Amino acid sequence: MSQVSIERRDGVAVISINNPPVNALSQPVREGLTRSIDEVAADDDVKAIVIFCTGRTFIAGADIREFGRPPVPPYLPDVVTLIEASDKPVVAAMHGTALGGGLEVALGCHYRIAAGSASLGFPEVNLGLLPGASGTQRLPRLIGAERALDMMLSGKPVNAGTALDYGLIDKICEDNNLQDAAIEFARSQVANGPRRIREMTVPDVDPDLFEKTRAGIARKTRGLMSPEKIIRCVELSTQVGFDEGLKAERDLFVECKDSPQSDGLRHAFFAERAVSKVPDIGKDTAVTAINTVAILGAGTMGAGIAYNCLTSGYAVHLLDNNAEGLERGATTIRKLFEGGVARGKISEEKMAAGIERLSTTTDYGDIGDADLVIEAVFENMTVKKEVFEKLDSVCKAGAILATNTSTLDVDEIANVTKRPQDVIGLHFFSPAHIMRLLEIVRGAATSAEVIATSLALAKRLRKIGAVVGNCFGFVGNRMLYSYGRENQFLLLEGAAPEHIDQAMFDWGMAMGPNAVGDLAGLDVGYKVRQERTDLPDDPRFYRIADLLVEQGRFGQKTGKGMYLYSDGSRNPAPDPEVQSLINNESEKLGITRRDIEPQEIIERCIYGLISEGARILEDGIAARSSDIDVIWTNGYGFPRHRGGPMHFADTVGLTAVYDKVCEFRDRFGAEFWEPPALLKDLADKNQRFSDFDK
Ligand code: T1G
Repeated sequence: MSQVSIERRDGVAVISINNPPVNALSQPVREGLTRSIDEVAADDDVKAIVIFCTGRTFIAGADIREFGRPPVPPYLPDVVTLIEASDKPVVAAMHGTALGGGLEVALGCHYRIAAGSASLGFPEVNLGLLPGASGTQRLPRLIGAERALDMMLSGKPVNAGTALDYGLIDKICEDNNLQDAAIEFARSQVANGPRRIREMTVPDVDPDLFEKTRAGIARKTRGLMSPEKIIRCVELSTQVGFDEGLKAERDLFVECKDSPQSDGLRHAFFAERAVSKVPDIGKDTAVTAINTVAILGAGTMGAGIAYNCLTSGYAVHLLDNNAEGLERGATTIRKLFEGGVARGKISEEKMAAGIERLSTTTDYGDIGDADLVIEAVFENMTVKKEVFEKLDSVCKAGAILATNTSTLDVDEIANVTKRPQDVIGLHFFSPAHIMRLLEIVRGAATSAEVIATSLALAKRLRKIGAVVGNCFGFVGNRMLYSYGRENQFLLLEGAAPEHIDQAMFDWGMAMGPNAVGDLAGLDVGYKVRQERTDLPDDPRFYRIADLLVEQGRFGQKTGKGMYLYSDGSRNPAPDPEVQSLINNESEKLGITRRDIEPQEIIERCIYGLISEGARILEDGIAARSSDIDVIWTNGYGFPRHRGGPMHFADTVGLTAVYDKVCEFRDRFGAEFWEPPALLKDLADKNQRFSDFDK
């Protein structure tokens, strides 16, 4: 059945698109649109045209899956041009999310009507692209250059009310009356005829707008190529004719589409949709209803998790066995609400309702009715076991018992209860109300229902839930150990902390490993290492980090760590004291210090990640290499435009990665650099990690 059909309604032709789930502009849809426009243009009984979509949304863009393949006609810019050229008024009837190429189709139409709940936007920048079907030339002509830039550079949709204010749409109608309202509106425009945006000029352009915009986005779009190209296109829309601007837009679009950056961002888009599909957890697995969540531990993590739950509509019991700690936790939560109101993220009403749903207690007896318990106490196995024994005795049957441990053995914790099937790891990242990642750690006994319920929880908390297996550090922190190890070794071999951090920052990491250590607190990692009995017997292993902690240098929270933070500032300053400590340790360990190039720093840190990622796949701790990418781009500041460590390895080529790892093995020893069998196997077959995922 064709994905595009025509229905004639008293002189108005309704062209309907039906391509679930989001009516993407796939080749068959473009072909169907072209054929339909040609057909109704030639039909004298048709006086006006409506473009409408069935299902949950108007066109949500071009079909992103097609971008990795050679383009097939009809090309979208030509479809939009054909629509605009119609002599009969064409009305776009939009509901759901009219995005990207979908909004460009609407801009090719002569009039636009939207359901009250619709949202309209150009999210291409999130995919390393720009609106490549005339959006950069038509939008500024219709709503002005400044608003057009804002929509295209933020990638954020606007709601129907704002779209009407902007003049982006002509009318808003009831959600359940869109098609009829659009037909009536189209009929009312027959007398006026077509109104073509290409014939308009961009209104009132501030001559300094483009330079101001470039300066304003420089920090936020560091290392990204498409934002500048978006600005350039809109600038051209104010300087040259429509068709010349269109030509330039197409050239710049193709440059973006064929770039590794867009490839990485498109990979991230699909990886984040695939991660919620857990191979052995069927779509029909029962999900337990969660209304009340008990959170144990009112520290920074506990308070952040509580705030996240409260703003997602859950009732929360916050428990801490220290009354002052509890008070501090409740105050932190209130401050988070006030901050949310101040930034316009939440309303006063939502704050009041949220705080209303919060109860605090020091008594385990008060949390027996919770549907879910999230333990966020001190990262110590003995303490956690005591807590879970208590929970086992007070919580109702069927309650989910979750631990927020970031490294410890979930099975060992579960086995102190009589209900290990109800125990799971829910590893939030700090700050818990901001970081989008939730690492969901399944234990050996965790039931499918508990896993499915945790995935549903993640969605409701507006997080990306990634289900992983149980081992030390799960996926994220297990890989972080290899990354951090190389950082520590490089310090001893001759690279200054600030040089390592600059190399990783310039490569795209949100922060260098030493600045991250100071932010998270060096004492956190130290305590975890103290608990471990399986650390390598190598005197260099986290030597510097251990020494700094033993000197009370925990990082930002103590005003000094690897760096100095004078007067409570968060700006790291190199500390000569630390450098001489490092130099002394190199000498004690008989290490001759040398100049180390940024390329070596990057390769050792990133290939360390990739190798550990390959071992994680071998161990079945992650189901897909793309899951690992989701975890690192959403939890560890890995540059999204590189797609994630495993995707990055695929772009380099696994043979080249394997050869480099072998070189490091020969230079630095097999203990840390023996290539994983999976890496060798895929390299030998000239395959990619993405082939492993298939
Ligand atoms: N192309 C192909 N598949 C798409 C798609 C698209 N544009 N959008 C969604 N999907 C798939 C998605 O992979 C998932 O598949 C299913 O649809 C449901 O999506 C020329 C260059 C619309 C807000 O960037 O932001 O137009 O996992 O789980 O949470 O200028 O999807 O079920 O197999 O995300 O309700 C611009 C991308 C493209 C919008 C719905 N458009 N999509 O969110 O569902 S570039 C976008 C979204 C472009 C032109 C340019 C969201 C959504 P599966 P979902 P959702």
